[in-house]
Amino acid sequence: MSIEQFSPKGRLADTGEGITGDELQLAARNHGMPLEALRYDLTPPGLHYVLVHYDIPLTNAATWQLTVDGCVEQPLSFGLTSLRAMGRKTVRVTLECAGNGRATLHPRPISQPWLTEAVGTAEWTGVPLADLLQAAGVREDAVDVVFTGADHGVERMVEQDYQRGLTVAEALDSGAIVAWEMNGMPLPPQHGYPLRLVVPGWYGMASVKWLRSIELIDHEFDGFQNSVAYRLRTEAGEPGVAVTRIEPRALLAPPGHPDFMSRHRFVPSGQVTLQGRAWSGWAPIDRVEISTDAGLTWHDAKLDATSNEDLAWRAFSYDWQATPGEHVLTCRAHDESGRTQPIEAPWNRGGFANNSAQRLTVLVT
Ligand SMILES: Nc1nc2c(c(=O)[nH]1)N[C@H]1C(S)=C(S)[C@@H](COP(=O)(O)O)O[C@H]1N2
Ligand SMILES: [Mo]
Repeated sequence: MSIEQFSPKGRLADTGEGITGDELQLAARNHGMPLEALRYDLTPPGLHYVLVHYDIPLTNAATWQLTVDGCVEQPLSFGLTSLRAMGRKTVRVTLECAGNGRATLHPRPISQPWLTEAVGTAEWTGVPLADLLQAAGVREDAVDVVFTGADHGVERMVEQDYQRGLTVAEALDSGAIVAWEMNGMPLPPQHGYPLRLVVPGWYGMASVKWLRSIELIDHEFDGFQNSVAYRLRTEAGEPGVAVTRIEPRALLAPPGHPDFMSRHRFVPSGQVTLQGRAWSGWAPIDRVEISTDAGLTWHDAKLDATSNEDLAWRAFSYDWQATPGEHVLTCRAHDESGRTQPIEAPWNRGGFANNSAQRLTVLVT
């Protein structure tokens, strides 16, 4: 072990440097959603992406305690049974890791090397966070709300519990849920059993798993995951801009069939219905464009009818007359706030929010 590995700064891959052992180790623990699972409205259990910074803690639902304290009128403490008595709501949420797309950046930030598959959509059931905060009574001096998980580790030489903060307004208005069910079943261990926060529209880092504490504080939260890790920076050491909501993205379920090793794809010629999903954490999706000639010409895809309140992904399709030869398929999403996907998103040191348009090369046979 060298202290270099535990540098307080993130590292960028050298020119031409392949995926490192550290990145492989992360990729083998934190799996993505196979893109063919874009065909499901709700991602089936086990196919939803997973991202865990430290270890998955061994937890016990029977003795689990969630505390709500700090700048509140009445500190509260719940077991699972008393928490369930506070109410029950189900929300359909598309979660995406802020690092999705990182491995395609140049230079490549060394971290979890996602391509485009760090996404999934689930129905989360639990009690609205706003109801819990109102039950405790938010005091006037409360500024931020700090969520702490039961997992513990070291990151860039800082030992910590996994913690994230939201402002009081974000905590009350984001539609966040303290959830104990995923798709109608108790949370799987890797998704936060027995309790997690789910913040609709926000990149995944805000949705703290294995949630054990909600603390209201009278100043801006400056914990590692808010003030050091999830920032858009081009230079190490600059304060950067906080990573918050999910930028729009459209992904095609890869058509045809793949080669085992390379995953190059073969598509029989004729009419092919291209299908995919698009989402944004800022506003509902109102348009998806598809190109089958590497972005030379674009066509509007057909959008499925949807009730998009919770910003879950929206299905789209496009009928393509596939002619023999190699084709580069690409697509881009637009949302009601006017945000869209760039062909190439701006680079940043952490490799966050890279929503560059997907490119999928297929050989039509
Ligand atoms: N306690 C805790 N919560 C966490 C994390 C973590 O490592 N520990 N990872 C975060 C990140 S970076 C993401 S992208 C999402 C992933 O949620 P999922 O694994 O359920 O898809 O959980 C978030 N919540
Ligand atoms: Mo993430």
